Amino acid sequence: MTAPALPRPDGAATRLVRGTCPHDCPDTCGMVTEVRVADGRALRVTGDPDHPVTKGWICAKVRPYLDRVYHPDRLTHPLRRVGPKGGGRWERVSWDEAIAEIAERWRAIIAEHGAAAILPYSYSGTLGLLQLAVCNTRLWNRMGASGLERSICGAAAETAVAMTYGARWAPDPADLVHSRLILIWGHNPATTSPHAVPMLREAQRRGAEVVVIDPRRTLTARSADLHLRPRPSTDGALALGLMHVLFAEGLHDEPWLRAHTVGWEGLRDRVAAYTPARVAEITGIDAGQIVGLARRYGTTRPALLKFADGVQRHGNGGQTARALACLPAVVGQVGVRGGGLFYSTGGYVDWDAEAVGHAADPACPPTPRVVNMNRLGAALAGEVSDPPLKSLYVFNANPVAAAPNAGKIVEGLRRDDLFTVVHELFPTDTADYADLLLPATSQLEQVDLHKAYGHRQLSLNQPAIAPLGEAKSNWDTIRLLAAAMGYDEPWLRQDGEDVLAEVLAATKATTPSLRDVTLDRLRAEGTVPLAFPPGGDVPFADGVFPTPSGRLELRCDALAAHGLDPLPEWEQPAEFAASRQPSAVSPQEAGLVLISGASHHFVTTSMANLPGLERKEGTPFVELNPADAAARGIAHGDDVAVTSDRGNCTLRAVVTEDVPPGVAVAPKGRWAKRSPDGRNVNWTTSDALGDLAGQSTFHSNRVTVRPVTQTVALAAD
Ligand SMILES: Nc1nc2c(c(=O)[nH]1)N[C@H]1C(S)=C(S)[C@@H](COP(=O)(O)OP(=O)(O)OC[C@H]3O[C@@H](n4cnc5c(=O)[nH]c(N)nc54)[C@H](O)[C@@H]3O)O[C@H]1N2
Ligand SMILES: Nc1nc2c(c(=O)[nH]1)N[C@H]1C(S)=C(S)[C@@H](COP(=O)(O)OP(=O)(O)OC[C@H]3O[C@@H](n4cnc5c(=O)[nH]c(N)nc54)[C@H](O)[C@@H]3O)O[C@H]1N2
Ligand SMILES: [Mo]
Repeated sequence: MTAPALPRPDGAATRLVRGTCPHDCPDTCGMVTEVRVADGRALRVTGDPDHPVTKGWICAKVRPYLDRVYHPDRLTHPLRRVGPKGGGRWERVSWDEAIAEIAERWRAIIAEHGAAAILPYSYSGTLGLLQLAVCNTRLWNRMGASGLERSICGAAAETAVAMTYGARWAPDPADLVHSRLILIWGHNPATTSPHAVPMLREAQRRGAEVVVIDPRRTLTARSADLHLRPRPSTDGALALGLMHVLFAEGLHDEPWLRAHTVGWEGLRDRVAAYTPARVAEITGIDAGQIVGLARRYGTTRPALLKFADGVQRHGNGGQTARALACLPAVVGQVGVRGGGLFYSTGGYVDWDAEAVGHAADPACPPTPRVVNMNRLGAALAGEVSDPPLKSLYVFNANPVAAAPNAGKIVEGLRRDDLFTVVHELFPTDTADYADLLLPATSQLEQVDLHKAYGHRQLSLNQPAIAPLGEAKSNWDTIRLLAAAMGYDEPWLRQDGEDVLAEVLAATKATTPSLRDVTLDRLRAEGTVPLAFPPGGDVPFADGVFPTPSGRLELRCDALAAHGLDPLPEWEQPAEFAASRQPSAVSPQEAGLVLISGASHHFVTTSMANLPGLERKEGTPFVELNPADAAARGIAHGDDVAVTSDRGNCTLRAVVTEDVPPGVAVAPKGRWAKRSPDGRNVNWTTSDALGDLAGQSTFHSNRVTVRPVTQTVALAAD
């Protein structure tokens, strides 16, 4: 390893341990932890200089990682709630007591209602194979518990891209530098994928033009050559409008379309209606700019379209992602180095599902039903019945602060007849509603294996330090619960490394790109690149698409089964439908569209309790355009009430041209209990599902904004 141990003034001997950042970010960095040999304390976390994407540097969020690991609020032993739910008062219990109590409660629930009454809820606290994927499945499959539809993040785009191309593959990020035109669409890599930024800068130095399409002037947009600002949720129309111009002006690649796609003529006919004039009206972007961008995209080679998940968190997100996914095909840029579509590399490795979850074991009953995680509040309130939900086991997630329509979730978690267990590192907003709160290890204290969604490396995380206090990893806790429930299958008893070995071996059997990966090599090198055949490292360069037709499906008939038009189409999300827009109302009542994308210094709500990072983000804020602020009598720095049909929260107004008129921005990630009024932006967001794959619709959020003082005055009238 090339990372040198720091010379210590006290001459203390240290050792270096390679690990992997587990957080929800496309970059999945290699980390190196320096540990003092004498007492096993971690002294420093840095980026792995040998990791080809990390290149020795880690982001502002993870640089102070030891402040997280050794945070004074870390949970170090199990706790049982005393007093009312949400009160945050606890008594210490032993692990034995906690596990026995959980098993006893679950056995009683299963006897009375069946295991469907138990719901595991987890998402992205860590993205590891062991501590997430295996813990999401094995115990719950054996039990026959309710399944969770994990669609809070990118389900619509994942499905749309996979169905259009047959696989979620994307270029090596290093190939960005070969592009001549890069469209960054509804994606803010300067914040959400920082290691892509040096590649973008290098591409620009080599003459590429970078175009950012985002209503907000993001950090990424600031260094773009062109920034287009569509009205939120109109991107599908913009993409169809670009295709209109491409076909109308003969800039489409007809030979490529004929050879490699299904449905291009139908698409051409569909986009005929999306004239620049009409699209200008829908998106608010000047028709001349639409024509200009289409011409550049149709004539610049190679051209890359990079989008991420923000743009699809709308009621029409599935069709938006479909329209975006079709664009590179229209100009024949698929399979070209420096061109094509960059959405996610997540599809290169699909862990063998049976090795992960053992659902086919005869001991496992079928999963009785699946509950959409975006509907957690509604599910707890009775949308899910027969049997109703009687127990929730939350790990790797903080739904009270991160899931939509949080007020409803809190209402559900207050139910006296709901038995809630939370496994966490910290006393989060969700932890406050636990009956039993179990202490979790941090990534420095656990083993795991990580693929990435922004590059093509497979990386091991080796534990660097011993668990703090009595903290246990997710897998160690799941094993204890399985034993207490009397489940004695060997796959519920394996130690973590054996699980990784089993899943890796099973997956390698069907995944040629894992050819060079072994656990021994991962232990020695930390990270190993996926292998591609000569010339096969550019996705779809061979013109083969693993779809039902073997072609890129511009018309995707299988989408009909998902209730979607097989051709991309644009429709306004129901949240913004004309009938809901009051026509003659005061500016205070006129709605703004509230976007709540990633904050720069947190990963959703993870890190948001680190005082250093919290200080950098400042008071929870909402950005308003000067015109919208003036119309509402709001000055920069005022406290404002942000209200939707779901609920409200108080935020500090930041008046800025960074947001266009009609749009407000309040980043996700704040802990409700660390916010001025004990609520965050998710008290306003909608739990309506999008058009595809049960997608969350955080940004289809119509709100009113008014000064807090005025709200008080009105209430007093
Ligand atoms: N308003 C709004 N809200 C959003 C979004 C948005 O755009 N707008 N985006 C959504 C998106 S994209 C996502 S992915 C979700 C993410 O939502 P969540 O998956 O709930 O992610 P976090 O809020 O970061 O909470 C993860 C929790 O897991 C804990 N954790 C970390 N490691 C471990 C571990 O090893 N074991 C255990 N037991 N716990 C661990 C952390 O301490 C943290 O409290 O949020 C969504 N929320
Ligand atoms: N620092 C940091 N990094 C993160 C995260 C974080 O919380 N903080 N979260 C991680 C997670 S869970 C995820 S899923 C990824 C998300 O990664 P991204 O998708 O890059 O991040 P977001 O901020 O959710 O959304 C990107 C952009 O979409 C824009 N947007 C919203 N609605 C629309 C629209 O209708 N049209 C267009 N064109 N743009 C729109 C927003 O203004 C935002 O700038 O990032 C990951 N990385
Ligand atoms: Mo996400």
